[in-house]
Amino acid sequence: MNSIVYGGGWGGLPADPVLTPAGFLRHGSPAINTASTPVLPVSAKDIHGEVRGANPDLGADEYVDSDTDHLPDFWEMAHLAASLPMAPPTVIPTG
Ligand SMILES: [Ca+2]
Ligand SMILES: [Ca+2]
Repeated sequence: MNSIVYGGGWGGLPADPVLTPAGFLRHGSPAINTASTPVLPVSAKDIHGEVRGANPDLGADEYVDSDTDHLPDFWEMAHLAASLPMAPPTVIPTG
């Protein structure tokens, strides 16, 4: 199984892929970690530049959630990075 198509057409996984409106994998998607291995030649990285693991996901997106809060890393970087507290300024001793 190397694809996921709603309804199972073309030999794809016959399940709702559970995507975001933009077409990326969401927590709980049946596409996560279900690509057959060895898979067809795929990039070692996904559409976001994230490294695919030993059990790659179906499709162009690899679901990566380093802090396991159910929000993918690429989304957190795009939407939350600006609201994160800034690091304290570096103090350089002057003498
Ligand atoms: Ca990704
Ligand atoms: Ca996360």
